[in-house]
Amino acid sequence: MQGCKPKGSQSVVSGNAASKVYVAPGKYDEFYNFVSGGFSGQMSVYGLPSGRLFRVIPVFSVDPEKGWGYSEESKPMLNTSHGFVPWDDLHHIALSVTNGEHDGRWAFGNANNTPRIARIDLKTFRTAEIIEIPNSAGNHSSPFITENSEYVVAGTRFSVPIGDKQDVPIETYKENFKGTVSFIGVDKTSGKMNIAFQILTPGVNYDLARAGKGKSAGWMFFSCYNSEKANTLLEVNASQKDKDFIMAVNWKKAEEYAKAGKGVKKAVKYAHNVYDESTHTAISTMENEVLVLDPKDCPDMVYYMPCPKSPHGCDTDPTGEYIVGSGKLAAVIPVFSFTKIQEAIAQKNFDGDFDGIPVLKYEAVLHGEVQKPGLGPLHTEFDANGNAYTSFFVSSEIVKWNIKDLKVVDRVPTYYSIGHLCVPGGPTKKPHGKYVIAYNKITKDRYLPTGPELTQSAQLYDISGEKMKLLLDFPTIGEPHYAEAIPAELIMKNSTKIYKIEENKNPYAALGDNNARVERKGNEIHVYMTSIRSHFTPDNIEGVKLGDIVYFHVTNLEQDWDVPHGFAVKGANNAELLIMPGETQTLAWKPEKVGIYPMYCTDFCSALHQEMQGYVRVSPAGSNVPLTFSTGKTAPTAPKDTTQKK
Ligand code: RUQ
Ligand code: CUA
Repeated sequence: MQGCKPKGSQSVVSGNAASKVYVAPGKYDEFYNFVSGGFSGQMSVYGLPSGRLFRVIPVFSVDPEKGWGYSEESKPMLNTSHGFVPWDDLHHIALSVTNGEHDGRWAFGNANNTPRIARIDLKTFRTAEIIEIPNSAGNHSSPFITENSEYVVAGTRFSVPIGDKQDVPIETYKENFKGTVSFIGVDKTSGKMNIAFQILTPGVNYDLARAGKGKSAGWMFFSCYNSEKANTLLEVNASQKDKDFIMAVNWKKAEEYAKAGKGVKKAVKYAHNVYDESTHTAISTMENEVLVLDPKDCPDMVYYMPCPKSPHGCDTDPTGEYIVGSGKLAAVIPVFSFTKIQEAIAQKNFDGDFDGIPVLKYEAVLHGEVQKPGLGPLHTEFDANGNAYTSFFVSSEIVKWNIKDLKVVDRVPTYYSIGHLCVPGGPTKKPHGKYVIAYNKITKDRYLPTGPELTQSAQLYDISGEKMKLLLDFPTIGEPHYAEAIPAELIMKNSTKIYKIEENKNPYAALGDNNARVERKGNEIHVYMTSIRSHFTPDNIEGVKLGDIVYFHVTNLEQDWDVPHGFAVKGANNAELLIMPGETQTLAWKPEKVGIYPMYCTDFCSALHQEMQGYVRVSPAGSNVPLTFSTGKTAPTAPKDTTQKK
């Protein structure tokens, strides 16, 4: 599928657009926009309406700017059952909700490639936890959050062999490959995740999902494609049927089955990584069991609804009554009614079954179809006034339509080939509205050329009136997929400013200059170093020998907001450290040559930042240079000053 290019892209901006996105210097934006970074593996944070970039949050990928995945403390966050995996593909964001409304506590993101879900703490804008998902491959349909953040839910894109029998011919797909959807519990207070249960499903591809809300709160809806169960040339073979499915899961019922012991515990292996705020250290634990529910043993838990054709997005409206399926190859947008779904289930109004799972009659569950909406519908968001906004990849547009009467109200071009879109609060029970943001796949001629790859881009539209109005283009990092926007006031008041030094429980912390020291343990040298404007203690170290590994444990003693110190040493083949006030972070360094190695602070912290430096002397293996360290106070030879004498 290729996008067509709308004409007249310059002329569509109306006169007062600039004033609507202008946030004067020193003023704040109204919304935070959390944007997935796609193949960058990160999440980025923009202000709306300005489109200004505030932060890139490292999640699944190492980030040398912040030492993420390079410091000894953060490395365990990227541990998996496959070992250290320093990259992933982050597609979707889910902000935590209470009673279906944003509560500003956490953001969740998926790793598409090596299935994982991360939880980002919105007090610190840091990844606090990463849980790997077993029995999954291509964690695309993830993470989608239930009405009170009871679960973040994850469906597998690729079906794969589940269980012990892994070494099977690919052409035995139909008999040996299965899907799963996982319900990951979220602790109400701490946010800590655990895999509550998985549901074993037919071997198709699960693409996206949404939780029900309001009347449909106990349900979860997943779009599925490849109901043909093709395993090769999916472009053709997975587009044979006229309709694929939306899978409706009664998760309240699944919860009951899990409690009643209907599940089977399966042996698996997955990593669960938690960042401890008091030790400033991540711990990775390998788990080895997961509870699996089989719909065969759990009646009335899973249903399929036919959905035209190769559905991608699957979205529930603010009331929870309507479920919108967006078939990439469909000529209409089907809208399903939750009430009708319940009636059809009660009356067993089925159209046979799919692998033993009842298929509800299309006409019986359909609220109606949006006719001639556009080409290549992907995703739908909602405002608070009963309107839906659907992105169209092929026809490069956003189409606004009315949920009740299914009439198209307005359409605007996007530049170009929109994927996801976002209305602030769009997936919640109370959308904040105001804007819709398009996340485009192609920018072509929109920006100054930068070689073969152009910047990725978002576009901001005003939706406060009847007609949508383009206001702004702004570049984004990675490839943005889903994004959410939330009022700034829900987050900024809780923002962490420093880590309290007296609460620092890192075993390698040096809580004060006079605790700074250097110790040898075999071939390990542990440098307990402090940093405060504008010096390191110690700043000179001698007695390191080839073959040693030096651990620089740097504690930032500052207790002021926005005063990180950095740390880097010449020749280190990892990255810098960036240490927040009150925090301790560790850089491991194995010098490979004899010599003098400068080290310095990388973050311009003070007028004397350039003075914030030191040296490490590395001697040959077997040398008898004693291990010494010094600071200004203990400097062995202070030069005599003769010029000042009177
Ligand atoms: S996807 S562009 Cu990976 Cu969410 Cu639809
Ligand atoms: Cu500390 Cu620059």
